[in-house]
Amino acid sequence: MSRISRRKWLVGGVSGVVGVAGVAAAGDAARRHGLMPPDAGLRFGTGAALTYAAQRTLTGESRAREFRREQISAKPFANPSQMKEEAYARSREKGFADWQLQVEGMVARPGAISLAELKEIPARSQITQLVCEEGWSYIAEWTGAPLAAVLEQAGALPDARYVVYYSMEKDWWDSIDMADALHPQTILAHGMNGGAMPAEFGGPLRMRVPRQLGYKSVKFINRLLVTDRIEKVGNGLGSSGPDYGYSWYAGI
Ligand SMILES: Nc1nc2c(c(=O)[nH]1)N[C@H]1C(S)=C(S)[C@@H](COP(=O)(O)O)O[C@H]1N2
Ligand SMILES: [Mo]
Repeated sequence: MSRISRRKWLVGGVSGVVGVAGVAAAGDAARRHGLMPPDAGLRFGTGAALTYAAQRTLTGESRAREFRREQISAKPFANPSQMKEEAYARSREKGFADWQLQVEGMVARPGAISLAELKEIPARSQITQLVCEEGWSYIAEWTGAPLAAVLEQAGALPDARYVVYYSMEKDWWDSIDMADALHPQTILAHGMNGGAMPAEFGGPLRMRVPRQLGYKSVKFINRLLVTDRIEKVGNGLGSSGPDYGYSWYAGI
């Protein structure tokens, strides 16, 4: 589905299901409980707000489904990205030995973590499904450092509310709330299907957020920003997605 048609579909779907008064009341309740997604002010935001508030309230710590080894897709589907940054090509030539993850914002110990250091963090391996909003999916095993462990190492402050993550690829950034950031299945993946993370799949480092749609699993991650004020970051909407009709919250 194209970005435009998806947006029309979202707006149409929401207004078809929920009455205007009901939406307003639910919106007030969500706001009181701090469950408003950053893009709630947009046209399609009301539906996303209801989904986000309902999921956070009802499913809490639930896990994304994990699969058996024999269910791993024979051919994982790489959604080709337009990764044209020169810095990326240079790092790739060095086998990504110089790749760094900058960690900044509301952390006691800001700074850069090398890929080698990330690999020293006890890794989690999980067989999960990547689900693209365009309708395809595949199952693979991802291995990486739990984001919670990286945040703990950096000393994330207790008032932090969001983790923003940036790709080396232009215009790709996104964020998740602390419920997803600290969730055990949210990992900074450096391995896939038993090997290093291939470049097509976002190597050397990609976010994997299996409780949300594929577009939240941003590739080529080189920077984290921990914050309590998402409206001050970038376009203020929590991700680059809303500019193209993608909602910030994409829970599945
Ligand atoms: N940097 C970057 N990350 C990205 C994308 C991209 O184009 N660039 N595409 C997203 C989308 S829309 C999906 S569905 C998944 C696709 O992941 P895959 O290549 O492993 O199938 O990556 C996400 N992460
Ligand atoms: Mo996607």
